[in-house]
Amino acid sequence: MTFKAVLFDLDGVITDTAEYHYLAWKKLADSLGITIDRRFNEQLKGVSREDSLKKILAHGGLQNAFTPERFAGLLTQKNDRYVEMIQAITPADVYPGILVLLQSLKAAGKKIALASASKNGPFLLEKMALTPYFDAIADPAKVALSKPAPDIFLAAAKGTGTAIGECIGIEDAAAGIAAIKAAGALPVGVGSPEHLGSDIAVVADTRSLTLDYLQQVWDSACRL
Ligand code: B16
Ligand code: MG
Repeated sequence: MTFKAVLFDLDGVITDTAEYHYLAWKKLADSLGITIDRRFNEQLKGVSREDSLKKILAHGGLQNAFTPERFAGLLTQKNDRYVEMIQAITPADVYPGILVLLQSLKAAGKKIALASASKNGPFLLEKMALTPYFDAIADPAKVALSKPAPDIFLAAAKGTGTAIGECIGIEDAAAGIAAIKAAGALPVGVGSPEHLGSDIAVVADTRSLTLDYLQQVWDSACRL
């Protein structure tokens, strides 16, 4: 048996929007007198907008400081700033190797799905001219629980009509790897084993994400 579908995270796997999320959160945190840095930001990767704000407020000791209306207003502020930044994204912003990977997956008859926590995912795929490669885009607004819960990966697999056990999931965030494992797909990490765990296949650079590489990871996992 071989894998039939690949479920892609977006921010930090397909393009570098993780940096824009960080800059937008940092500006909001600064305005509230809360200091966050890139190290703290690792905890926000793959985490939903609402949960990210909760983590930032807790970090600054302000977890109970805002009414639900004001909390919603802060989310809007962050998202408006983020959306402003991503207007400039073009196909040139797709990480190296990703377009070739999508093309070779298609040529090999594999299904492709997006399993991003971002509500801006469909807009970003359009900006990068990648929408036609995707057989399914899971809607994060429709899943009950966000990463590290498995829901978004299960929805992505379902969207392609593939059993989750026949899927590979690709992620740059610890919360996302946990979600892939909980779903029952085979995880591949982008980043460092220090952040993602030494028990899974991890590449430092998206250039290494080739069809051959994914096949090798699949084959060695099946031999275990
Ligand atoms: P939005 P991914 C995640 O996307 C980001 O990593 C995370 O930083 C962000 O808070 C989350 O999407 C929600 O994004 O505010 O645009 O709805 O990594 O799951 O593709
Ligand atoms: Mg990500």
